[in-house]
Amino acid sequence: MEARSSFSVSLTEFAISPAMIHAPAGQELTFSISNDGSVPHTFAVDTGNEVKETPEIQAGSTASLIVPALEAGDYRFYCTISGHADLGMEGSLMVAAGGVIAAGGSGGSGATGASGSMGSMAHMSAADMASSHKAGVEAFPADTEGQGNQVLEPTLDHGVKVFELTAQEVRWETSPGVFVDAMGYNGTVPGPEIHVQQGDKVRVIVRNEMTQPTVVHFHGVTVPNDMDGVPYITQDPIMPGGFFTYEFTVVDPPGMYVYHSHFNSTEQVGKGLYGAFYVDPKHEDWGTLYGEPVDVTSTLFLGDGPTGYVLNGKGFPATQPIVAKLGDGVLIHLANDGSMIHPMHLHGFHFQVVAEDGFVLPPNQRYMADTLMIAPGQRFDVYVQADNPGVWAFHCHILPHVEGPQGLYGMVTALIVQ
Ligand SMILES: [Cu+2]
Repeated sequence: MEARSSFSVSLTEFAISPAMIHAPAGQELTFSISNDGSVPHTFAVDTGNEVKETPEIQAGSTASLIVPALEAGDYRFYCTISGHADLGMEGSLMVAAGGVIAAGGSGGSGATGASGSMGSMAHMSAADMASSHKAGVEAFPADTEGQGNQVLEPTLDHGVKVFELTAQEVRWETSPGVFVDAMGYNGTVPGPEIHVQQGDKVRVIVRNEMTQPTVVHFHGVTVPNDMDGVPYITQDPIMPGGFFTYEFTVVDPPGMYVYHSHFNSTEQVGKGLYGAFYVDPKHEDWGTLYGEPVDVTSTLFLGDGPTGYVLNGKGFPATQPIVAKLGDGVLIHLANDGSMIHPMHLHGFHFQVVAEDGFVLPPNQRYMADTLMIAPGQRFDVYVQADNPGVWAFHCHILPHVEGPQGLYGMVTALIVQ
């Protein structure tokens, strides 16, 4: 009678279940893997001599992996997608010689014991779970290399505001020590903020320093058709080493818009080629525009995919909190440039939804909420009266995007009211 040599494994963000697998030595092992998460993953076993791994498994798909007979010992399994193992997608394969009861020697059937406990148990002890969770919270907000959303200063050319963006492949630190293969404008995720005003003549020079073509689409912005940035529909792609000049006059009213890649966008936008395009209020500030006093403004880009679950290109604890003083009016510009819906939930407050897709909602169409579903491509401005002191979590409410046995990760930040 043999101990189990085939195993079912489930992949999610960012965990592999079970996290510990007991297997018999000296037998080929078969793993049936299902990706129950929402982004691609792999499953790999490091045998010491080689790494046996599946191809990339798409969300909702399955794969199997056969690992040749191993000697007794402890081995590691993990997801090979950059950053995922560090986020928790790894576990232990414990191979024990005692896992096999010699078929010939015992002379009998009904052998007991050896195989009964084989199989799978997910594990962290209660103390490990608590201390891992605590360490994450204590590290918040953690320093990482690079911050997106830096204001990009234009140069002026005969009254035209000229902005320069360079699309680059970058190594991007999403949370402490976790570097992913990303793509950024001017080296950051999200790219820099472009600020213009209605009536401005704008030129955006986009250079491509990547190894694949790209284009830029100004999302929600009214532009002439040949400036719309869709490959072969309105322009040829910008090849590696090339550039393209987008030029238009800003006709849209004040609001939050977005620029992003429209070439191989599953990868390029997924890896970070997006940024804010603000049409700033002209003769007033955001507060006058919304009829509410604004003391603190914040931009929050939601991202998912190859960068993991991120807010402004960072996962908790490297996300940055929104900090306000008691009584401040806080305006948060939210944009989803991921590929999934994220319901953003704020603890401690109800916020007022004051704009959608760059359009200021008239007072009778504004509404109160504490959880706002934001689909890919949508933008919302929400207004919070910071009248409740404390550290208030602000996070996506799809739980696998934010919290696992190891604690908080991904799309979690906080509104801190001092
Ligand atoms: Cu989410």
